[in-house]
Amino acid sequence: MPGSRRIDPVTDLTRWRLTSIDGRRRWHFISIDGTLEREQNVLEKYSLGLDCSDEAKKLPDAESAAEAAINGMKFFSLLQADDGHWPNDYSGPLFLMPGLFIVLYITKTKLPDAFVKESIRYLRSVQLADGGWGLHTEDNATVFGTALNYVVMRLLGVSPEDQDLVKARKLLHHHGGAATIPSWGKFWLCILNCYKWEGMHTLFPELWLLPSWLPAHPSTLWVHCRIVYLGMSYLYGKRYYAPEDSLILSLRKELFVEDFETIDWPAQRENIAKIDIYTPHSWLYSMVFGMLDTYEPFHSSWYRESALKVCLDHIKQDDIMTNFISIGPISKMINMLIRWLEDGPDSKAFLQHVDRVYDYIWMGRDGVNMQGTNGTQIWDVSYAAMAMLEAGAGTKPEFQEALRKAYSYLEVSQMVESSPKCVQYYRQYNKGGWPLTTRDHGLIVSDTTAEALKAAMLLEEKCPFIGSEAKISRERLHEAVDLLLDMVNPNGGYSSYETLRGGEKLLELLNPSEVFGDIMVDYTYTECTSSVLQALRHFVDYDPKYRTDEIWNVLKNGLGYIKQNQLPDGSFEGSWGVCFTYGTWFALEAFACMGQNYNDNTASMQVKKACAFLVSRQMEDGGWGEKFASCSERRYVQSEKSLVVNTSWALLGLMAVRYPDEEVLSRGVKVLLDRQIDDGDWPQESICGVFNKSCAIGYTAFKNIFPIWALGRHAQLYPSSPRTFSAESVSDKDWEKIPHV
Ligand code: LAN
Repeated sequence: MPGSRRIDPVTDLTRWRLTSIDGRRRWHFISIDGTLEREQNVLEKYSLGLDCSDEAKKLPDAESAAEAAINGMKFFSLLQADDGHWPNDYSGPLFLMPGLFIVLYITKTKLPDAFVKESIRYLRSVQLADGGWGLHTEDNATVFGTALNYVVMRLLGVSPEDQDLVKARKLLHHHGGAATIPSWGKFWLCILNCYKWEGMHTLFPELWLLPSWLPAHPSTLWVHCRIVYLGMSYLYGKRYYAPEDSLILSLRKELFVEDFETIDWPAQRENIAKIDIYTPHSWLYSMVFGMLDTYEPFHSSWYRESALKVCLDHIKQDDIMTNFISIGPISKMINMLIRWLEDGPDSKAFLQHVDRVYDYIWMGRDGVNMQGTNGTQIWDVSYAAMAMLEAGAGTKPEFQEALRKAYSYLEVSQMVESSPKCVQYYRQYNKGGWPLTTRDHGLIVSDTTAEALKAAMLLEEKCPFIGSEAKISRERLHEAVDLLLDMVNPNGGYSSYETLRGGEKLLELLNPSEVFGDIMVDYTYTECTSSVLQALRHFVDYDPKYRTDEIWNVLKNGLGYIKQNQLPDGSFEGSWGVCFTYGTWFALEAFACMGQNYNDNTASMQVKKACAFLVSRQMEDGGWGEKFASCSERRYVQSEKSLVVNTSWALLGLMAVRYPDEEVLSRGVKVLLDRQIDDGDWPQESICGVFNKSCAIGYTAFKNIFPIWALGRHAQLYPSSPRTFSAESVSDKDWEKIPHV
């Protein structure tokens, strides 16, 4: 991801190597006395921002969408790892490195020096001009981002006199100092012994002892929320503080405007900087936590101990089920600290945690950062395969190897068995599904399962060169279908990891995070539902004898659910990509797979309205572009410049339903052609992913995958269309490019 400032590398970039085994990516730095066993490959050079023009050569100019797609695929195939996936940077959130480095500091776990230096470089590169850090790389400064990343810099050895830190401290103090940090920040500072637990609302571990039918029982929460708060509650219950040392004592002076010893801690529970708040505490929250905070000083220690035992058991089980990766980066580090505390620094559990830290670390163009997850392997592989197939790669020998490898990655990553303890630990069973990342991670998602299933079927159908010995058995595909049929919600829609279990409206009123929106339950999403519909609709043709009636039922209800999500302007809001272009693309694919095209008699007004929405947002140059603010403000906010990813999504949506105005499409295609780089790559533009409404996250491979896909689809629909421009959209510069007869 582009940082806000360029900082020169602080290590010898030519000594970094990446390995990837069954999707498990790991960066290594070969020290000066170590031997470089092999040359750096193009993927490594590209990821590090080094020159790779020896491998990624200038390609002949593309004169048509088909040619541009081929150039795009030639380039993109160079970035595929041997295990078949496309390793890439998945950064953006700026609240992950603090967890990593606070836990490494407390547990005295050292990262190699090169990683430390490059982490400092990364943090400097994403520091804002005013000295602060935001919640994510495209955010303004917040106390959460600034205080915690300041702490990281200090833990990594940067002096408080460093000019960047002087600036950061000034900004932090201007906003009231670290006392005003939101609750997740209060949590990390407590752990580090730079805040007091009395400064937080209770995390009430006893919740885990309550009967599971109660509305706010942990089992009803979104799995990410559940697991993060599980570990937080445990450490809260233990009132864990890192042992004081001189650095901690110094941080207590640096971070606060007031004297640490005199702070009125209970008064800090509601003291949250205004610039940080996305979801203010509701009346219900204040009422419930008012009561719980009153109970806290009188809690029964026996009851608390029993609750902590249950929590620890769930934490251990999370470690087992995810092979110590945990569900995400926050709980990963919390669990690791807890296993260090409870099992000891030499325990197998703790050492396995240490080993898995690297699964989250990426060395990118701006240095080392902690990733949003241990990758996006399945998501990228499935989309890349489908994009390439639609661009005709299946019939081109030069791309067979890439497709074969992609298929093999899908094969090794499907979950072949469920833990027998899924129910006991409130997990969705996972046999037959695909996780977002690797089989080791283990947590399946409805839409990653659906996209992987669809990609696997298409690869089988279109790539006869994939030998039968390598194939995923029919039985395993049936298991994927079974899982999807089981995951449907009563409203016909699909959630992400599990079915919707809780009362969304009520629980969201209890959102304690302040900085995120919609984190409490696993909502139903247009995107997840559309992916499942597309996969199941394809499956009915692929295998017309398997559970067909049930599938049709799900398809019908699913489309009904999606229809309800259309907004008055015709758009659909996206929850995982930026934003209305993303959501509308998914909705249109769902209509299309159900046979509702623009000009068909069966097409509903809704298809036309969705297309009209997209067309109304086409920019002067023919492209589309949405700012991240669309997600947080929940209204369409156009970017200054059109963007290749948004343009591709809009084109894919329109073409999916066969939008008839060719002119609209060719103007969009022209943007993709013009923006393509000589070697077939596209530029990395603004961030295109989101979660929980407020946090941006970058999908680096999207800038390659989606243009290839849109161009491929266009080339198929309009095979003879050369690089044409309409008179109105042609600038003077363009006229020079058009061959004049
Ligand atoms: C992701 C990334 C992928 C994403 C899609 C598959 C795109 C989506 O369609 C379903 C939800 C899912 C799997 C998803 C859920 C939330 C994640 C895991 C993330 C956005 C990546 C990072 C984020 C996670 C919650 C970050 C940790 C932060 C917390 C607030 C706990």
